[in-house]
Amino acid sequence: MISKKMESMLNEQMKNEFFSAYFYLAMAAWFSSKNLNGFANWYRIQAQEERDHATMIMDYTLRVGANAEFLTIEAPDANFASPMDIFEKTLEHEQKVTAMINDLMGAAIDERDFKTQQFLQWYVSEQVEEEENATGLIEKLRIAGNSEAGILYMDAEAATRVYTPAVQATT
Ligand code: OFO
Repeated sequence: MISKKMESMLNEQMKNEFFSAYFYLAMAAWFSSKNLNGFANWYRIQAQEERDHATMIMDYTLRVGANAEFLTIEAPDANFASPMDIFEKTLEHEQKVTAMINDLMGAAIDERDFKTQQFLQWYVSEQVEEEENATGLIEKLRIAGNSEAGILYMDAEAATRVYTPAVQATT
């Protein structure tokens, strides 16, 4: 079992991960509408990964005898100005998610809930990668001078991303 507080925090995070999927799908749609189909692919895969992050939390709550609750997912702000705007919003969003994961881990430590700490460790590592990826997109486009040629080059590179399901040992 886990505490009611931890159950509720995990359910909140499951919703936040689904929100991330929703947000990235909105970005994928924006790229598709601009014919930047490589980035559309990249963000669609990003959304799939976020859905995995959410369902891994659902699976964990069920394994430890807690309830999986399906909370309301708010609509993302889908007004994007440019690829750079999207990359910056991606980094900003991932930094917020890192803070959420840190809050969860902090609560698990306070409660001496060792199995939840072990479960959350995967998310702690994942956030390093998520922030690194978003920073990489921003830096690369900056190096290219935020130019159209740079965007097209990066779009071709983003087209090569393939979906790999997240694998995690829970409990
Ligand atoms: Fe983007 O890592 Fe989950 O939310």
